[in-house]
This record gives sequence, structure tokens and C-alpha cells, in this order.
Amino acid sequence: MTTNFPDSFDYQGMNAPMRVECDIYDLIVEGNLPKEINGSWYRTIPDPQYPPLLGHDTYLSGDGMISSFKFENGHVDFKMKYVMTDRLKAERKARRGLFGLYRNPYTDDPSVRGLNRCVNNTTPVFHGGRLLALKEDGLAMEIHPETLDTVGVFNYKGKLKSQTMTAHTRLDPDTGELCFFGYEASGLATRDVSYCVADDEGQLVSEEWFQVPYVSLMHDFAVTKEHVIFPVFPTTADLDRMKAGGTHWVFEPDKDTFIGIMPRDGHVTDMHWFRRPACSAFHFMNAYTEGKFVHLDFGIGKYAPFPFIQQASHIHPTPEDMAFGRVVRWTFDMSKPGEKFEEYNLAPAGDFPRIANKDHMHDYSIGYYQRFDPTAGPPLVAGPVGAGFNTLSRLEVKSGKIKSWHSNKPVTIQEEVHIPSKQPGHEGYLALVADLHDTQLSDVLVFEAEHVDKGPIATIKMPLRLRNQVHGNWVDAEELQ
Ligand code: V55
Ligand code: FE
Repeated sequence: MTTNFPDSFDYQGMNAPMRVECDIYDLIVEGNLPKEINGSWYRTIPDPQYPPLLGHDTYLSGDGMISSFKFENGHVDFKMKYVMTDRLKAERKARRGLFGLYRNPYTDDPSVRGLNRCVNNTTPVFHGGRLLALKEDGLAMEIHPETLDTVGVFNYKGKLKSQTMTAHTRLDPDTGELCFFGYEASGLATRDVSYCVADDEGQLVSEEWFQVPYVSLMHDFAVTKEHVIFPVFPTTADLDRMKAGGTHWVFEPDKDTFIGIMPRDGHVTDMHWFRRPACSAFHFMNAYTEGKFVHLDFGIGKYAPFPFIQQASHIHPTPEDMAFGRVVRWTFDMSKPGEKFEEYNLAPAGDFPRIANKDHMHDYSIGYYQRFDPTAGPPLVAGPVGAGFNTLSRLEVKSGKIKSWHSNKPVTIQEEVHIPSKQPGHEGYLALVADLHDTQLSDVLVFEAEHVDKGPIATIKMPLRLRNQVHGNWVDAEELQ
């Protein structure tokens, strides 16, 4: 039986599993933490309880851990707890790993056949008074927003037919509606995709299904006030490969990228498909409709960035491949039926795009994202793709101007969260966890969003290392009442 975690990057150094549930009251705060910041910053983190059954797997399979930084008048309390999934309970009972490869149930120990494999490790979403821990291969897990105790699987009181729910939901800032989808909606490697809307009280009000041209890793989607956009990139799944013990995903550069766009006040049967050669993206910064045009802004890459997918696809990244990456705007003309659309360059390559919640689905001017800047230091391993980002950037979307910050120490940064300010005209704050590679600890850094280049205004000291989150979200104290 394996007793140590594998020696791949997924489990070593800053990525070594922590497996710590804890409570820290009144963290040490240096600098000036604005008293107006009141609310909870939730983060979801893959953190494997046991080494994987087969002795190797990806970071993305780690058991879901949920944490909260609760900000109150310049004070910060911290809490971190495992999401008590069926999978974690089964493994704890057996006192060992029982699950094989990422999203391949054919590689599991026979004792867990048919069990819910979802680790709910990707995004904490607060909607309709509920906190949900999401991962795209299964249903939501409801979490108590104060104690972080697991309440149970949430499927809109049995109403949701989709077997999956994306970790990237889209909240309409005007109506409070939550738009989401699920791919592989009728089971493993199925082409069915659900499109769903929950109203501002968290009731499921619509669910429609459609099929995509091929089974694709549809990690995120985008919504405008008038349209819904479903990008389909050729990171593909195949049931026979899984049955033979292979990976869920490979990237297929010979397949085209498809983008389905439907009117929000219409139906999936109104979907219009655009097409271009293979490329890849995981996260969309924002999208909006301007007359007959639909704009979609995001970081584009040549192929999926995860090493386990690249290996299975026999991809060996070249410098030219890396140079392909950049932030782009795709503009679709809905009045011209056909498959073509325009692409414009906006900014240097990066990911983890975030914007102020109020700007979602609207014409907007500011986005935040992260980059790896080689002049800021050599690549350092942290998180699921290997080298972590080292630079936080603020992008003026209209001009392409960017302001950036990086540490002068060996530091990688985890996804930033935007915290709105109540002061009129104030752009709000950004907070992120910084991985301190020299001490193997973590700091929380808080920035004035408008002035990221000036560096953090406050540093919250953590007495332990925080493993890399996938995503996080801010919930204002009033909303939590
Ligand atoms: C991603 C993360 C996942 C996953 C698939 O960020 C894609 C991309 C944390 O889990 O399962
Ligand atoms: Fe994501």
C-alpha cells in the first residue's frame, strides 16, 4: 500500500498536501487593512486526504477543502474544512486511496463502484442564501456559510436533471439570476449539455439540453444581458479510452473550436454556431452584447495547459506554442450567419481573469488577471499546471494599458478576488494568497484595485502554508445576513 504521496510536482513542495482543518481567530495583520471590508472570502482547494490508488494522478483530483477569510472592521478570522463527500468518507473508512485516475471510474477500487466521485474542489458560489462547492463533473455540495460544515448534495430540491453542474456559474448583477450549465450532463463522455437558470431566490426556473459537436472540457462559459456563449475547445473525452484505463482528456489539435451562441430570451434550439481552428481557454473575463455584436474577452492558449493532458496528447510545448498565448477579444456578428468571426489582441498572455461583479455581462473598462513574467523571476512550482503565476495585472480593456505588480522575493500568487468598495468612485480591492517559496508559508495580500502597481496595502500573515486554491469568491457581510 502506498503510504507516501507521489513525487510528481502535484504533491511536492508548495503543492504538498496539507490535510489540515483549522480555525484561526484574529490573524496578524500588517499595514492598513481598510475597515470598510466586511464579509467572507471563500476559497476551494484540492487537498488529497490519501495518495491516489494508482500512485499517480493530477492535482485536480484532490479532495475538496473549503476555507473562509472573514473580514470584520480590520480583523480577519480564518477557517478551513474538508467538504465531506461520499468519496472522502469512503476513503477515510478504508484508511487509503480508493480512486484511480481523474474522472475515470474504470480505474477505481471495485469497492467504490457507483459511488459519487465528485470532490467539489473548484469554486465556492453563494446564491439564493446557499453556499455551494462546485466541480464540473458532478452536482453541487451545499456548505454551511458560517461553520463550513457540509450540508449535502444540492440539486435544486431534485428539480435539476443534469448530472453535472459547472464550477463557473454566471451571476446577473441586475436580476440576481444565476446562469449555469453542465456538460457530460447525461453521464460519462456524453455530448449532452444542460443550460440552466436559477432565480434570485435560488429556485431553478429553467433547464434545457442541447448537444455539442464532440465531448469537450467545457470549463467555463459566458453570458451577456442578451446572449449565452458556449465555447467548445478540442480537449476531448472518449469512453473506450477510459475503459482501457486511459485519461479522461486528450487535446486534439486537428479538431476545430466551436462557439455556440443563443439568445437569453430564446431557447437552445436558437443556438448559432461559429467555428475556427483548434485553440484552448479555461476562463472568460467578460462578455457583452453591443447591437448585433457579441464580444468575448479571455486568455487564449494553443492547447490545454495541464501536464497530465499534454502527456496523454503527446504534446511537448515549444517556445512558439508559448508565444501563441495572449488576451484576446472575439467579436461575433449575429446578423451574419456563417462560421467566421473577428479576433483582436488585447494584452499579454495570462489567466485567472476577474472583474467587479457589477460589470458582468455589461460593457466594461477594467479587468484583472495574472501573468508569468520571466523578468520577475524563474518559474516556481505551485498549483495544478506546474509553474505558478508571479504577476498581478490590471487591464484597461479599451486601451490595452496594463499596470502590474510582482514581489521581489520568490513568490507565486493564487487567484485574486475582487472586493467592492462602498466609497463612490472607488474601484475596490483585490486580495490574493501569495505562496512564499523561501519560507514555505503563505501571506494574504490586499491591494487597492486601481493601484495594483503600488503593491499591497495590507499583508495578513498565515502561520501555515495554504495549498493553491482553484477559485474563490467574495460575499459581503450584508448578503450573508
Ligand atoms: C479545471 C479545474 C478542475 C477541473 C477541470 O481550472 C478543470 C481548470 C479543479 O478542478 O476538474
Ligand atoms: Fe476555473
